[in-house]
Amino acid sequence: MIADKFEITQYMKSMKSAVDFALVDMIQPIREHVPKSLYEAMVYSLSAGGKRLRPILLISSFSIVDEAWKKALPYAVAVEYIHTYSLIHDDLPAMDDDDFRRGMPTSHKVFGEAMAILVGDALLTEAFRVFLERRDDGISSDKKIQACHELAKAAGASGMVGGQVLDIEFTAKDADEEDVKEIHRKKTAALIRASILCGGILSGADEIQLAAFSTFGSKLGLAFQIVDDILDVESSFSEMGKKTGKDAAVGKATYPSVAGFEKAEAVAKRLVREAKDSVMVLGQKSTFLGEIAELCLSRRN
Ligand code: GRG
Repeated sequence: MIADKFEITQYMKSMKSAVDFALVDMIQPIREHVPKSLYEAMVYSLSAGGKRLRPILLISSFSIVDEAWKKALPYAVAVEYIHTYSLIHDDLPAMDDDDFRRGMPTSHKVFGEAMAILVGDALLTEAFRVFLERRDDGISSDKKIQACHELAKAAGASGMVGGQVLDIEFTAKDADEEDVKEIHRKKTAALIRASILCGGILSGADEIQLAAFSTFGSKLGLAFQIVDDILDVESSFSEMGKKTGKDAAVGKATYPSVAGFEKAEAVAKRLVREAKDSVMVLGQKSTFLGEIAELCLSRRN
């Protein structure tokens, strides 16, 4: 799949299609046991689009060590289930209270608040069902447990959920640059880092490769959220598919709000450069990881 003459846009497109299909395909086996209303609401959010960055990163790091990238798909799906749950819960009235996501009405707007909470709960739990399902893919149980442990840490109280708590708490009090970095590392970077790391672990990467994936993921994850902060000010509803300008309106602690725009842009650029440097140790095959990092920097949504 990852050919010598590599075309990054084409690669992202084809990986996104593979992930889009697998996301729904992997809840099919439980369909007959799930209430119809819940199933429909799960499919609604899973089919709503999105860049599929985290699953593509997982597949990409996996492919560096093992070219049989399709083996990585179920694990990539699990990561996107967790990401989708986080977006559904993030949009709830008790959280960011958003009406639109990816250009479509949010889950609670379509199915009601109780169902949106339950869809999120279901996706978070299904992620671990899919991740740990027995399958004959030649990946050892040890590697699966190790990767799953990284994913759980990144999604849980010391990762994404903890970051969301800090994010809420710092909306009501002053934050400095270090506070914002800590929020961003937990809320966003942890899951991005875990996605890349899981791909590496599952593929059988060695210690040097895993260290490179970990650094790349942490730096890219932080840069990704800084860019997100910038886009909330600079981008529009039609580009983002959701309401923009909300961070400033509610007094959220963001990188531009504590450090200014110029510095925010410079820091994001520096982080992407450092992320790219950190995977050079992986050789030629890592070039496309660098290209994905560049896409994250220049993205408009
Ligand atoms: C437990 C009630 C409860 C809520 C938790 C964990 C959580 C809600 C929210 C996490 C915060 C969060 C949504 C972080 C993600 C930040 C972010 C940049 C999201 C957008 O990711 P993209 O740009 O989105 O990859 P697409 O739409 O492309 O998938």
